[in-house]
Amino acid sequence: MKFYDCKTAPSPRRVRIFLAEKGIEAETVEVDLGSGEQFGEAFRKINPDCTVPVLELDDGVCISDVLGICRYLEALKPEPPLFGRSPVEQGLVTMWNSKVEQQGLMAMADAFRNSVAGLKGRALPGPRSYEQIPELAARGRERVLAFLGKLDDRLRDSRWLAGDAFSVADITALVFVDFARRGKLTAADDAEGLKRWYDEVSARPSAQA
Ligand SMILES: N[C@@H](CCC(=O)N[C@@H](CS)C(=O)NCC(=O)O)C(=O)O
Repeated sequence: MKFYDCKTAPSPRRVRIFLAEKGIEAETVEVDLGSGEQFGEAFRKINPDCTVPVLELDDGVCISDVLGICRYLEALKPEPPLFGRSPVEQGLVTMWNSKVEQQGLMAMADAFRNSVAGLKGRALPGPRSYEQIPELAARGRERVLAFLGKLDDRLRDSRWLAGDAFSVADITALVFVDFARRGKLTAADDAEGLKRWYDEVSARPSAQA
């Protein structure tokens, strides 16, 4: 099993944390996104979408999507469960994970990729070039702040995002909150629910991954 990673990018960090929580070790290959290694012929054979993370299995099958990789790892090693145990837990974990991806991470990606000078013509990942749209960056920042407030509301009532147990939804949310902090977007000072959760989740050893 070979894990194609990039230490500075948020998406592969989700998998690194997941691997750490499961106690699974994988051979890691660092892909230099800054120099455009993802567009080279060798990497395109691994993932024609030119993105990381990718998990290459021993038989050559490549899973090139965070959630696909995490589901594979969960099936391979069910303990500790990170996608919920009971039917209702599984539903809530998937729901919260989707909310964080769609309302948090995607909004932050819009804010970041449509504003950073080094990403001109690279507003979306992948082999095709897309121009930046400054209005999308502004809307992304607004959506990130709104979603941080929504997370705070939820975490005032619930220890973990999907309920009583730590799950993949908490991993996705941690990566989102840290990505937003890098972009200087943080929750309001009185966001006590989010702060309590953030302190707890970032104290787990896996958060260093
Ligand atoms: N659908 C993919 C998207 C992953 C993704 O967007 N990865 C970014 C890094 S966070 C990437 O590889 N970007 C390459 C680029 O910007 O050229 C997933 O969720 O795994």
